[in-house]
Amino acid sequence: MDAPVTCTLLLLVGLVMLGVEGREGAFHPDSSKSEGAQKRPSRSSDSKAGRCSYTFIVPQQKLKGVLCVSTESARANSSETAALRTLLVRQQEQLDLLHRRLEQEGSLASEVRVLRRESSSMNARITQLYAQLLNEILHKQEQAKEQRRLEGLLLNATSQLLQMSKNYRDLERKYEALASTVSNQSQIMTHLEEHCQLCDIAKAQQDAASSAVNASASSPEPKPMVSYIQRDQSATQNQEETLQEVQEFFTPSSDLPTEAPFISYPVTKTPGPWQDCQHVLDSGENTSGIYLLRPRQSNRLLQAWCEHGRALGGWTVIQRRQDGSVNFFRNWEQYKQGFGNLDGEYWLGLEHLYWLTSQATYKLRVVMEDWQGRQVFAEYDSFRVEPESDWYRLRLGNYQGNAGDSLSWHSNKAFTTLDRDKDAYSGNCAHYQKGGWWYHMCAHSNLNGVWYRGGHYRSRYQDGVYWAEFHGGSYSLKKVMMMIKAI
Ligand SMILES: [Ca+2]
Repeated sequence: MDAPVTCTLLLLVGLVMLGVEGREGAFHPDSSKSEGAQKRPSRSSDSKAGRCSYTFIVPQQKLKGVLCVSTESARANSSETAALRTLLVRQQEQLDLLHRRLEQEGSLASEVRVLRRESSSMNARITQLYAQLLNEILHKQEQAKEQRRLEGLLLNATSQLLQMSKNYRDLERKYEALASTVSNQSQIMTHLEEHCQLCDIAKAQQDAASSAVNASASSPEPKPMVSYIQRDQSATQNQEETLQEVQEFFTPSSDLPTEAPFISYPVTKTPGPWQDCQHVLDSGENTSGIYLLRPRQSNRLLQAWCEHGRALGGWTVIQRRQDGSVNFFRNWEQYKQGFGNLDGEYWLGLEHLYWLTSQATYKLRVVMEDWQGRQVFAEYDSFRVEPESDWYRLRLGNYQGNAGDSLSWHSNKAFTTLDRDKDAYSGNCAHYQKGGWWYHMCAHSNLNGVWYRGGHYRSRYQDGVYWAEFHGGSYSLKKVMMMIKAI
């Protein structure tokens, strides 16, 4: 055969190799190339050897007529090809399946890795949460412990508060008891003070009566030097008796105690009556003593001590202190009418002063003596007392003397007693200074105070017989006399 036929045969062999994929094993080209294309190798010999048989279709060169092919052998090759194709498809399917499984397994592996990562992160998170939970539990335990401690403190504070409240209530009860006691004591003290005052008044009344008896017997005896305090103590011995006397003393229907002794006094000199002691002196009576007077334009008869032994005489004594025998802590009515003993301590009376000083121009002379016997005086060139409607207001002239001026401060001031407060002080000066006076707020002088023995005295108040310019306010003078004379 020629060269083109050989090339075609090689091509066919290549095609078969590709389609069968060597499944049939290696083929062995028949060495009998010399045989014609229409000839086939004997199959009988191949089948006997168990080998695959091959059919070579070699187109004839310059074949132009009908091609005749053996149908039996072609049918057999197509069936094998179909089988091979089926096998190939199945294997392809298996391969695809394997690919899919492989892909699935890969995705599963990635999912597993993701899950593992998530799991590890979840574990870390759980560990963190667990740690937080433990921390919270510990914190809660500490809080509970602190809360229990605070509850304990609160209970202690509550118990202490209850105890303090109980103590406070006890203190309140004690305070109320003390306040009640103090109130009762104050009431008792007030009652005792009033009682003492009444006793003094009764004692003074008794003194006045005894003085009247002594005067009628014309045998005046010097009274014992008894201090105000001492008389208070002695007066408490006959309290019921003196109280009864005091009640009678204060009843309006009873006779005025200051009027009766004055009127019952026998006139020691000529009968009179005179307008004042200057009138007595002018009438030739130059002996000091008790005289009956009747101011002009007045129907009032009064008795007074006329002092003719001092400063040229003619002086009408309106006040005298010398031994503390008379209580000067008196009410308005008594200061108005006068009280005391004409030959001892007495107060002439504001109403008498008004009538006397209304009939002429009078001057005032105050004579004082201390406990060393030193005598001084203060004189005012005019002295007048307004009527009761003006509270016996004091009108005073110019001062002269050697005692010092302790009365001008009281000029133009109303008179104040323990029961009629006309002073400028918020309280009653007569209460504090134990006597009626022309108080301002309160006084530079008070000759109607308590007669203390010995000069300097100790008292809660400035209540002695004092003249501030002469020994000061805490010195109670031994002898004092106020007297007036017409100019
Ligand atoms: Ca007052």
